[in-house]
Amino acid sequence: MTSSTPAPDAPSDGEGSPVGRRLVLGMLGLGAAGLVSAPYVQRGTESVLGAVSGKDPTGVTGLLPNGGGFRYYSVAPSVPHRGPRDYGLAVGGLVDRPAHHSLADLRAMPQQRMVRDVQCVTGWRVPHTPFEGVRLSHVLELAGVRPEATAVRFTCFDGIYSESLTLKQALRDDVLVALRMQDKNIGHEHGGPVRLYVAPMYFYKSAKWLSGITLTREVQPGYWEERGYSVDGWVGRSNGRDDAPTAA
Ligand SMILES: Nc1nc2c(c(=O)[nH]1)N[C@H]1C(S)=C(S)[C@@H](COP(=O)(O)O)O[C@H]1N2
Ligand SMILES: [Mo]
Repeated sequence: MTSSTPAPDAPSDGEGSPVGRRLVLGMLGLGAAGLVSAPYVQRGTESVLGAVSGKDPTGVTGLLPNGGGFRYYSVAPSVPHRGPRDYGLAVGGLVDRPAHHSLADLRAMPQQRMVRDVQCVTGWRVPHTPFEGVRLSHVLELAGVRPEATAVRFTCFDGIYSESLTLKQALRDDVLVALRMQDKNIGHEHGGPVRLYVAPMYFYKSAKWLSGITLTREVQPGYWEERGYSVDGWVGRSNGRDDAPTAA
């Protein structure tokens, strides 16, 4: 945790699980090429997924037609479709004002657009991808985060996936409750109607089919984090961050 710490803004909230921490530090030592093929990562995730075909360990189930380089990922075999009539985002846990936002509610909130590179931890990358939605910090402000909360847990209506951020990470300007991707409403395959978008981190942080935001006392590792990935999923220089580390 000295010279190979992932990012200048990471150490102060570096409460990733011990396993995740070790894994990322190990991958940093391998450099960018090592990250793509790190056997440690592949073994860990493949043994979990078992039946996944191909080289990709994080649950790739196919290339999206017209996806512009995106791969379709879902750890759930099937995911219900939700739209304007039945979509809801519950905000709860350590907040003063628990809320349930409909799609219309979210669309009526201030929208933020940003264009960054999407980077999966397994190596594929889609440059200059516009995302648009409500800043997570805005949603959290509406809810009134209690002082004892230090982390945010995200859950999904696929019933399986989850993600986590420290509160400090969650309050960054470049973390969105995203409604649009590639200048279109987010389609079902990409986690629509609403997904999380954590621009400065690997794409596993960007939970698809977002349905719950819960403020917690401590970080609760998400789906991939329980399987060896870091809570602190900062992307390196490849995402165009000028404050990024050189190795990852
Ligand atoms: N609910 C859910 N969100 C998820 C995943 C998943 O399996 N389920 N996979 C993650 C991973 S590893 C990646 S790379 C991206 C892929 O997003 P895409 O399917 O839109 O390309 O979603 C992330 N969010
Ligand atoms: Mo991924």
